[in-house]
Amino acid sequence: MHMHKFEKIWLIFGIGALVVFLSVVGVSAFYLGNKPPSCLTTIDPKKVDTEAPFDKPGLNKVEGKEWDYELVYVASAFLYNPGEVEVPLGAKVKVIATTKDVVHGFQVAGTNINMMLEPGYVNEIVTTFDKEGEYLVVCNEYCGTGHHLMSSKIKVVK
Ligand SMILES: [Cu+2]
Repeated sequence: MHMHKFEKIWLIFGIGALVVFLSVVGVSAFYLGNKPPSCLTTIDPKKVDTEAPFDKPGLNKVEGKEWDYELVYVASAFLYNPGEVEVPLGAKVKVIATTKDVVHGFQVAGTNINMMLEPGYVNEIVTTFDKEGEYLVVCNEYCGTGHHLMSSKIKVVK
């Protein structure tokens, strides 16, 4: 089979680039251990109620960390635990959330907090609530017949 010189060069370049890219991804994933962020912490969805920190949902003061409070949420069809929480104004809070059953959303309206909660995974975000008021937490992943009833409230108080 006759192949033009330029065609050969182009093929070698294409295959070479593929080998380089796959090697970079392979070294990153298997040697350096890089994973997508949502896979960093896993949990058995059946043991959520008994495992820390999800055995104590709500706002917990912490010492010696970069944040002042941990706000722990457990989502399940069709509610969030806690259903309402008070957060001191200006507090640096790490929101930690997971789900016991299906995929749920965790969006705090009016802020940039928007997480997808997948069974088996823990999702986290560190934020500072620096505006007083009531924030609505809503589910933005369709999770079943009670999806529209799923909400929680964060009250930021002085
Ligand atoms: Cu939902």
